[in-house]
Amino acid sequence: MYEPPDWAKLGARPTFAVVGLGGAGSDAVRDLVDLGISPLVHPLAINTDAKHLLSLGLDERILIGQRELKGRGSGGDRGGVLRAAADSRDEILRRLQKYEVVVLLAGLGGGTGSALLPYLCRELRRTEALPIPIVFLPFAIELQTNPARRETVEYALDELEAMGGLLVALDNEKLRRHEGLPMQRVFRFRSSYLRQLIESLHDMVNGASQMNVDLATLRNHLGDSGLSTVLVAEHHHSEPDRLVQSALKDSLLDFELSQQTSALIHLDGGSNLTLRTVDRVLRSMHESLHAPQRVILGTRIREESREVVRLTAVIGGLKPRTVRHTLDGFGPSLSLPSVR
Ligand SMILES: Nc1nc2c(ncn2[C@@H]2O[C@H](COP(=O)(O)OP(=O)(O)OP(=O)(O)O)[C@@H](O)[C@H]2O)c(=O)[nH]1
Ligand SMILES: [Mg+2]
Repeated sequence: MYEPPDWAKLGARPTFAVVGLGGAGSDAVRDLVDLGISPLVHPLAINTDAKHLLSLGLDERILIGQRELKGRGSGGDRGGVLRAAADSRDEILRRLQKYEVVVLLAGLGGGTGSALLPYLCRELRRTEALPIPIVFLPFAIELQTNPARRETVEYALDELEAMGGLLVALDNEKLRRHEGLPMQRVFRFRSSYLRQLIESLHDMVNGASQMNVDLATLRNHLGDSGLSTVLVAEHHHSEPDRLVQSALKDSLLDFELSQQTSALIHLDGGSNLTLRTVDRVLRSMHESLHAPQRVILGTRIREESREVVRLTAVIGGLKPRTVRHTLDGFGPSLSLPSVR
């Protein structure tokens, strides 16, 4: 029997949540709100530390593990956090699964964020919501001098990599390139980069366009690509090669490619975006990624973009144990991203 479509529902925009887990993750969400992240991205925080949750000034927050951890943080006790998460599982999922995409942020190395992030990713993958984990990696010195912290970071990365799908790792060690600058300014760079990354993903799957990439495209791409990550950059439309270089080199992300890469490349620019620019970006990405086996292209015109082209690339086929530069003692190799 023919059922008339519910157009309002079908045309509804995907909804995004950005969820801070533990201290560093929640601080990052508060910074995103302070920076004026799009109101289409709903902020919330989950922690075992009541004081920290109260200090954030966010409207929505969830305290877990009250009985066992007394609202005072986990002190690195992963088992305690996992028991707390299991106790609050239904309530957390009730609040999160109404969003189509759930971005989860955590600094790795402490008890709460490192345990909650893989746990919630796994639980959300059983629902309709698409989880996108974003982690901050501690400075190398914190890992070299603290084996327990290092073990915790390894645990969380192993769990996340084993799940496949998207994983974004922002490496604090890369910030050391700018260690002479005031700390506040350097961390603000990181927050601005994060904002750009989340808003780019949001806009990529939300806007109707000439060559559209939507949430279903992203899901299919991720399903076929093993472990994937996201790169973003903005640059003047007259220099497409610089745009690609900036996405690859100026990021705070660390990864290595396997032989089997794929790329979902989305460009948005002003009404003067030419086919030549799009073509140059594609060719340059193709070369830089050593001829990926599959490329999907999306483009969109935003009047407010004017002279600037924004590139969002979801790169699939990352090597396993790829996010290990800091852990393996590599120094900072990349520079800070350009920020709006
Ligand atoms: N506070 C903070 N930590 C960061 C940041 N970037 C990376 N980290 C690392 O994040 C890790 C986790 O720290 P927290 O977020 O304070 O820990 P937590 O998840 O609250 O866990 P517990 O307090 O042990 O329950 C540490 O190893 C930090 O080095 C940052 O900007 N702020
Ligand atoms: Mg904490």
